[in-house]
Amino acid sequence: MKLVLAIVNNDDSAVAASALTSAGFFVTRLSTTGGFLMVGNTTLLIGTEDESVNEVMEILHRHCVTRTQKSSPNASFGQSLNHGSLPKEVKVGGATVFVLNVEEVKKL
Ligand code: 2BA
Repeated sequence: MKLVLAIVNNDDSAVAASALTSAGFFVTRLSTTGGFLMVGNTTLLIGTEDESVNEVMEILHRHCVTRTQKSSPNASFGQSLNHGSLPKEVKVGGATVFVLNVEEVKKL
């Protein structure tokens, strides 16, 4: 069993989660924040069998778009830490995906 942890753009998260759910996957959405831009993104947790990981990747690839994102002047925490050093635009996404081995899953 694997845990797929996918960090995606907020704008893609609903459609990606919906496509995963429609394909029979169990999905949890977490509201997260990127440490570099200090803007919100979404982390999807998908627990699945080893042989289904490729299907998860394909669905994410289909629905998560690469964007050029401006560093926000409102990202006050990040900017105050890095003031003057943030690039004006960075390429973000489609999805940053980690695949972790899962020892055991229990629903109690
Ligand atoms: P952020 O940390 O806000 O990063 C947004 C984008 O800024 C990144 O896009 C990348 O293009 C750039 N970036 C991030 N850190 C950088 C650095 N130290 N130096 C130069 N450029 C940097 P993505 O790579 O597509 O990442 C999108 C989001 O995925 C990230 O948002 C972060 O929340 C997450 N992420 C990406 N790689 C990660 C990793 N290795 N570990 C944990 N989270 C990661």
